[in-house]
Formats: sequence, structure tokens, C-alpha cells
Amino acid sequence: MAVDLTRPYDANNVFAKILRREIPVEILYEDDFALAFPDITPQAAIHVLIIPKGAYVSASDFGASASDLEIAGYARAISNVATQLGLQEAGYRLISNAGPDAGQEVPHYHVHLLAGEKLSAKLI
Ligand code: D5M
Repeated sequence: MAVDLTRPYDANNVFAKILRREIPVEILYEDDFALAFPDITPQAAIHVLIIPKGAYVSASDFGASASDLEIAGYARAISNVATQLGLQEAGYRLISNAGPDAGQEVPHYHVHLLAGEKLSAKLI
């Protein structure tokens, strides 16, 4: 079901459980601000989810409520993941779905990193 952006953060969402290590994932990257792991339904040769450690529903919630340190740390983490995956030259795509029209499913802010092949269906 699509995420309702008017609802408060649900601490029982799957990414909150991953952050609490209640659901195992292959951790590809971790620092004080973010965790990255493979998407369970990959849409590209490389499909990684990068999530902030704070409890934010969407990009809007994160941008409005996170501290400057968290925002900077998360942006740095995304860059670090791309570097760690060796994608500086080939490139990658970042997508973040927010709310019903975008089809957001998990109510914890996240960015999808897609890479490893020529990506099609370019929307913007
Ligand atoms: O995308 C939410 C994404 O989260 C979707 O691509 C599947 C992924 N997902 C859901 N559960 C898991 C687990 N347990 N591990 C890894 N990936 C997972 P959205 O932008 O909300 O539509």
C-alpha cells in the first residue's frame, strides 16, 4: 500500500526493523548517518537502497525535520556508496519516491541507487 505522507513515522516499518537488525540484510555501507543494502527486488544490475538512520517518512519529512548535520551526513553517505561501488565514471541514477503518486511503499525515507547497466525509462 502506498505511503500516506500525512501519517506520523511508523517505527514498525521494514527499514526501521533493518536498522534495529531485526531483519537481516547484506550491509554494503554504514556510517553514523546512513545504511546501504541491496534492494530485495532489483530493477537494475546494481540496485542499492540508502537510508538515513533517523526516523523520517519521506524526503519532505527529512528536509523539514532533520538537522543540518544529518542532511549533510546523508548526502555524504550517498556519495560514499557510489564511490565504494566504483561508479564515479560509469555513473548511476538516484530516485526517491515520496507518497502515493510516486508509489512509495516503505514509509522510511530512502534513495534508490541504480547502476551497472544503461538505464532506460528516463522520466526526467
Ligand atoms: O521502494 C521500497 C523498496 O524497498 C522496494 O524496491 C523493495 C525494497 N524492500 C522492501 N523490503 C526490503 C528488504 N527486506 N530488503 C531489501 N529491500 C527491501 P519504494 O521507493 O518505497 O517504492
